Amino acid sequence: MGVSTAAYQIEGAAAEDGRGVSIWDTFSHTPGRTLGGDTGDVACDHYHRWAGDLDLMTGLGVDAYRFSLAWPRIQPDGRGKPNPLGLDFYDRLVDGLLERDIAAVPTLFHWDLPQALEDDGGWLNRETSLRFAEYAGIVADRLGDRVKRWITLNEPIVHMAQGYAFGSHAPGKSLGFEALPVAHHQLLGHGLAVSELRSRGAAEIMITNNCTPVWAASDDEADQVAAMIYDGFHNRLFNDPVLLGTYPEFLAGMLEPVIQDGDLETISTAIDTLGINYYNPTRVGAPSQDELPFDMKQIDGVPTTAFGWPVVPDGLHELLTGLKTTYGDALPPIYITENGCSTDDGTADQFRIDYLDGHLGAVKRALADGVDVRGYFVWSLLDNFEWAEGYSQRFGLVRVDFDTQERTPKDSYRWLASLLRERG
Ligand code: IFM
Repeated sequence: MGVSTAAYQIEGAAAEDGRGVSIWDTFSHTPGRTLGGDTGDVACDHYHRWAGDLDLMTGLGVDAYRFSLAWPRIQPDGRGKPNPLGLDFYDRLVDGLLERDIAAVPTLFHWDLPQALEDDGGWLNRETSLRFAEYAGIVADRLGDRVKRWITLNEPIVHMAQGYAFGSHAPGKSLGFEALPVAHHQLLGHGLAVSELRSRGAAEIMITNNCTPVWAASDDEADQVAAMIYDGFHNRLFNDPVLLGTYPEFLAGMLEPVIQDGDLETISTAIDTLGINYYNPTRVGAPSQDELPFDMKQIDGVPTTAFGWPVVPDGLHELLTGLKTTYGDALPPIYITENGCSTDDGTADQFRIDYLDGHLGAVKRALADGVDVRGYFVWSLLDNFEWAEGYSQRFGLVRVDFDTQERTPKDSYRWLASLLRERG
C-alpha cells in the first residue's frame, strides 16, 4: 500500500538549483490557462519540506511511495549533461525513503516536459522519444542502486488528449486527431526507456495507463460502435501495443505515417507489471456532431466527487477483470498506481473514506476473481496543484494550507493509518 504524487504538483522551487523551464511553467504562466492563474511555482514546497512529508508517510504506515522526477531538474533543456543539483535532490529523497523503510517508486515522466524539447515539437517529434531514453539512462545510473521498481510514463492518454488534442493542459495545443503521433512517440520513448533501465539492472518496470471501463449509452448499434471507438482511443491505444505489440486496427491506419520498422517490437519490450490509474467509468453514445466519433454522457444515480466525477467502485472491479479477459496471459501483474477523489476544503472527509473503502473492496473482489493485483497507491498524499484546476481540487489525505504550507492530516489519513496498523 502506498501513496502517489507528481513533481510539478508538489515540489515548487521552480527556479531553484538549476532547474530548467517545463511546459507546465510556460502554460500556467500564460493568462487564462489555469483556474485563477495558479502555477506550480511553490505548490506544496515539497522540494524543501520533503523530510516532513516522508514522516507523514511513516505516520500513515505505507511501505511504498510513487513520486515523479522532474525531467527539467535533471536535464534543464531535456538533452545532454545532467544537472548535478537536480539529481542530488532525488538522491536525498530516495535515501530518506529507504531510511524509513519505504520503497521508492519513481515515475520518469508525469507531463512536465522540458520547454526546450517542446520548442522542437515536443512529443510530436520522434526525437523526443530518443531524448527520453537518454534521460532514463541518466536517472538509472544515479538511482538504480536503490530503486528497484520504475514507472516510465504516467497516463500518456491524458497527456496526448488534454495537452495536444484539446489544449486544456500544457503544452496547450488543439490539434484534434493530428495529436495521434504523440501517442506513438510516448510509447516509443517508453519502450526505449525500458531497455535503458533494464541494462542497468532494473528489477521491475511498468508503464502507468489511465484506464476506464466504457459503457455504451444503450444497446443501439450506433452507441455500441461509439463505445468501442472510445475504448480504442482511451484504453487500447496504450495497452495493446505494450502488451500485444499491435495497435487496434482502426487506429493502426491513422498512425501508419509515424510508425517505423521495429517500433512495435520496441514498444512491446517486456515489462514486469502494469500500472493502472482508475477514477471512474465513462459512458458514451453516438456522436451528435461531426467533431468527435462519440459523445460523452453523464452517469446518473451515483455520488459525485467535488470535481463532479461519478463514484463507481464496481467500475474498478469491472476494469480489472476486463483486462484479464482481454489480455489473458499477456497481462502482467497489476498495481493500482492512482485512485482517489477530490473533496471540499476541510479535514472531515468521510466522503474520501467511503471512496477508498469502496475501491479497496473492489480490488479485493478482483483478487478473489483471479486478477493478480500487487499493490494500491492512493492519489494523493497531499492536496496539490491539480493542473488546469489550480489548487481548487483537493485530493490529499493531508490538507495543505497553501498560504502557510501547514499540513493537517485529514480523517481519511487516520482511517487509513489504522487500517494499515490493524493489517500489520
Ligand atoms: O492529479 C492527477 C494526476 O496528476 C494524474 N491522474 C489523475 C489525477 C487527478 O486528476
